[in-house]
Formats: sequence, C-alpha cells, structure tokens
Amino acid sequence: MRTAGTAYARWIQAEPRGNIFAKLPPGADQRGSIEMSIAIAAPGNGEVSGLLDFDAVVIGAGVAGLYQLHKLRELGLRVRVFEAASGVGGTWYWNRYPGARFDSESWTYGYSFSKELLEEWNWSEHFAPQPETERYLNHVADKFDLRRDIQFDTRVVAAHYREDTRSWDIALGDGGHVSARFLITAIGILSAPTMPNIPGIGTFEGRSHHTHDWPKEGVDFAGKRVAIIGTGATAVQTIQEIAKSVGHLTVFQRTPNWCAPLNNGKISKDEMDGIRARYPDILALCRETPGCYIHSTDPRATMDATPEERIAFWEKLYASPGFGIWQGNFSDMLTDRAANALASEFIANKIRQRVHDPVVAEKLIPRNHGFGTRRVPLETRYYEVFNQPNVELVDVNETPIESVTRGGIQTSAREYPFDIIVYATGFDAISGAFDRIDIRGTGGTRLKDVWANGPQTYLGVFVAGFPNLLMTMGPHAGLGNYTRTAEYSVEWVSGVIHHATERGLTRIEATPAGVGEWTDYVLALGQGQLMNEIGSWMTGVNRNVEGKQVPRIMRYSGGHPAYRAHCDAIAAAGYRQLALA
Ligand code: NA7
Repeated sequence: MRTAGTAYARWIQAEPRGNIFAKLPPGADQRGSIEMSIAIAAPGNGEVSGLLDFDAVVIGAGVAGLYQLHKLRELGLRVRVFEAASGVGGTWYWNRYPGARFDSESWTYGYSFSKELLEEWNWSEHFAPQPETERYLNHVADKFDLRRDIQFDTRVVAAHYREDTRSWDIALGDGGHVSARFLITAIGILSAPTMPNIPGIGTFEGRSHHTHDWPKEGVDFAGKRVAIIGTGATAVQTIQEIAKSVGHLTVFQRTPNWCAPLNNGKISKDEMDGIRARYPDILALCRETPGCYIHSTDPRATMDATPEERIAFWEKLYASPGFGIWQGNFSDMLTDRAANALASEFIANKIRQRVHDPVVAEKLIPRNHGFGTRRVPLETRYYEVFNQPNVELVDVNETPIESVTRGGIQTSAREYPFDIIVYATGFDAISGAFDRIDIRGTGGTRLKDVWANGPQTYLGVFVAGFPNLLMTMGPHAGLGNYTRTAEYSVEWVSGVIHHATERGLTRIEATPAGVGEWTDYVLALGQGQLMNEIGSWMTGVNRNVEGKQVPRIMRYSGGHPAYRAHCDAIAAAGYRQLALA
C-alpha cells in the first residue's frame, strides 16, 4: 500500500494541477482528468433561504462535527448540530469501556486550528485514555462556545432533499423536523455498533454491554465471571484492562489479530513544554506522511536489508511507541506477499515468546491474513494476560457459540456460566452510519441503494443525485490519524460552502461523470494492496450485517498528501468540476 501511495503522493505534490489519472497503476482507467466532476447551479432559490430553519445542519458533535460548527459559524451561517449522545465527543463520548485510549500519539491528535488551544492544553500520556480525550473535546466545546448550537439527545433519522426549495428536510428521532440548505454529515467511520447474530442474547440474566454503549457509571468486574466476544482493537484494550480485576475471564475469539506493543508513557511537564515548542514541526511532519501520523514508511524494500538488519529494524520498531511498526515498516510490507510473510513471522515469534502455553500461543497467531493487513491493535501486556490462570481462550471456530443462555454462553462443547458478557463485536464501518439514516436525494433515490454495491462518491465528499449533501470523512476520502484528516475534510467542505454562499449559489452537486471517475480511480489505486484483500472493518466487512460480507475498497489509499492535492486543485480552480447553481 505504502509504495503506490507514497510514490503517487510525491508525484502529485510536484504537479498538483496535472492530469491526476495519468499516473494510475497499469490497467487502471485512464480516461478522465480532474475536469468535469462537480456541479454548482446558478442563483435560483436564494429567496427561500430566509424561510429555511438553518443554512446548514451538521449531523454529529464528534471531532469533525465540532470543528465543522466552528467553521460554519465563522462564515456567518445559521447552523444547528444534532447529536444522538448527551454530550460532545462522538467516539470519545461513547467508547468509555475500560482501557479505551488513543493509538495515535496524543499530541498529534489535538486540533491544530487554534494556536491558543495548542498552547493551553497538556496531554498527560503519549497515548491518552478516553476520559482525557473526552475532557479535551469538552474543553474545545466550551472554549469556542459550541454547545448553544448543538441539540443533544437527538438522532437524525431521515433527510430528504427537496428540489423546489433546494434544501433538506431533516427528520429527528423526537418527531421534530427542520429544514436546511446544506446537510453535512460528521457521523464518523466507526459509529454504528453491531451485535452478533447469536440466538438468546436477550435472555441473559447477567449484565451485558457492547463496548460502544458503555455505561457512564462503569462496570465492576472484581471477582466476576466475565466473557468477552471479539478480539479486535477494542477487545484487546478491554481484555488487558479487565484481566487485572476479574474473577475469571473467557475470551471468545473468531479471528486473532496481529497486535504490537503500544509502549505508552506519561508526559512530564518539561516534556509537554518540549512538545509544545515542536508543534509546528510535528504538524508539518503529519502533513507529509501518508496516514498523517508521525510515522512514515521506510524507503527500503524488505529484501534490501540483510536478515540481521531486518531483525534489528523490527526489534527497534517493536520497542518503539505507537504505530511505527505498522506505518513505518519496510515500503513493500503491505504490497509484497513474501515481504509481508517475513514481517508476520517476526511478530508470530514475539507471540510465541510471550505466551507460555504453546497451544494458546498458536491460537493467538493469525493464519488468514498477514501482519498489518487488518488494523493493528496496539497493546500493553495483552499476550501476557493469557498466562494468567484465570483467563481462558476459546476458539469459536473449533467450538462455535450456539446460543446465549440465561446463565451464560453455550458452545458446541459446553455451557459457560457468566456474570457479565462484553460484546466487543465492532461496527458497521464507514458506510454503516449512513445506511442507518434514511437519506434520499433527487427523485427520492435512497443513498443506501446507490451504495448497495459499494460507495460511489466524488472525493469522498459528494454523491451524484444528492445536492447540497456534503460528507466529512466520507467513504473514498483520504482517512488516517483522525483529527489531522478530519480538520482538512472540514476545511474543504467549509471552503465549498463559502464559495457557494458568497455567490448566492444554492445548489452544489457532483456530476455522475465525476463520481464515476473518482470511484474508478480509488478502486484502481486500491488494487494490489494486501489490506484490500482481507475482510475487516477497513474493507467494509461485517459478518453480522447483511450485504457486508465481501471485502470492498472503502478508503482512498493514495496517501493523504495526494488526496489533499486533488482537493486543493479543485478548490483553486473554483470548483469548476462541480455542478453549481
Ligand atoms: P473490530 O476490529 O471489527 O472487531 C470486532 C471483533 O468482534 C472481531 O474480533 C470479530 O471477529 C468479532 N466478532 C464479531 N462478531 C462475532 C461473532 N458473531 N462471533 C465471534 N466474534 C465476533 O471492532 P473493534 O471495535 O475492535 O475495533 C474497531 C476500530 O475502532 C478499531 O480498529 C479502532 O480503529 C477503533 P472477526 O474478526 O469478524 O472474525
């Protein structure tokens, strides 16, 4: 993945206005250019804008939504944010399960738009725990006085476009309706949690919680018999935390993941002062790397290094904090099978060294995918948990879960009694949160139907046939270190809206040709990347959701610098590719 992305990123930075399709991988569609992709219509229905409830409605008050509100207010627009939760934070509001924390360096995650905010906020750990991030986002909401335009405890259930008024009718979970010229989604990529389809879930008489809907008052695990279903990044964080206090823990694993050490640490006051002084360099570095982390791919191919050099390099990465071992590995690790197999074997041996029981160790080593081809969970003594006498690993491929009973979980082998069941079973990712809202464009077309065979967008921002709908962090956009990429997304969306409002334009739409070209381009770019071959939330697979069983290319994979170059070029050219009216 990195090879193609990085090379492309370098090229597009050198020639940001060129024909972006000229450097597609062999075999990719090379028909188009960046021209002809969006449509902004001429002034027409400006007269109704005063009758609309709002100029813009934003769905979601998480990282993207908060900043989107701030930016649109700066444009002088009347904005309302609807948020299903009772507070701000999105992911960092909901996911308050034990052990929830960043895998991005805290000091790369904060907003960069306000120097004052950067100056005044202190991170206490290199990878901050959830309560600290939630506090941070509350601080942002207070500092910029955002709450007065946010309606909490309100879910948007439907949004229908009206051609006569060039506006959106938005239906709320409480039965209310509002109208707005622009509808902006800031609904995140991992916000639609999913439960497994196991019979009897409702009959369990103990406590059970999905990690996403964790109770604010917390859950006491001390001495309890606890089950956890799932072994993704969320489960890994939860398991290593609750293993400290449970009476007995049973981990139900379907697919093991390749986990690597987080190597977290506290940040002293002096260290924080040093970080603050380096913010311009840190943020500049994040702008250069494909995923907007501080880690960038090593330029060497795996076989360029001797076996001894490889091991020394991987040992260093394994002992370093954060995603370096995933994002900063050899350049061919995620595109070359032989290279990937070597990296995988290195991690497999680490698991064998850390887990005492060889049978358990082998069960924890993934067999159906290579290292880094699914999201790498970062861990702190996760593997050592399986050395505890009160922790058991159940491979549900060997003994499938048949049902949840009143007292526990019944597998094909036996019934396990539990006091608490934790569902760490993930999300209907990327497009799932869109599917849960009845979004209809021109002619009543449903977005869910348009995307039935995979997302089709222009830049991950627009969908043809859905005028004035703008997505922050939408499917096929450049994603990565969340706040870094969300800030850009919000700024670009704000730029188009500014362009339209200052000219009295009331209709912005992507053209079908533009959407077709962008979609073909993103799909072509994703070919040959091992990540796109395996089912995971990153390829939109969720075995608990109908129609989401097959891996699809859901993310732009050319690296964020190249993504920005595309979007900047379109803005600089006055959004000529949009249909503007
Ligand atoms: P993930 O990474 O999608 O993990 C979900 C886990 O739940 C995964 O191990 C699944 O196994 C497992 N799962 C789901 N349904 C079942 C059933 N029916 N039986 C057994 N196991 C099941 O979600 P996370 O919340 O951990 O992480 C999502 C992202 O959020 C994370 O990467 C961070 O970026 C933040 P499977 O792999 O499908 O076999």
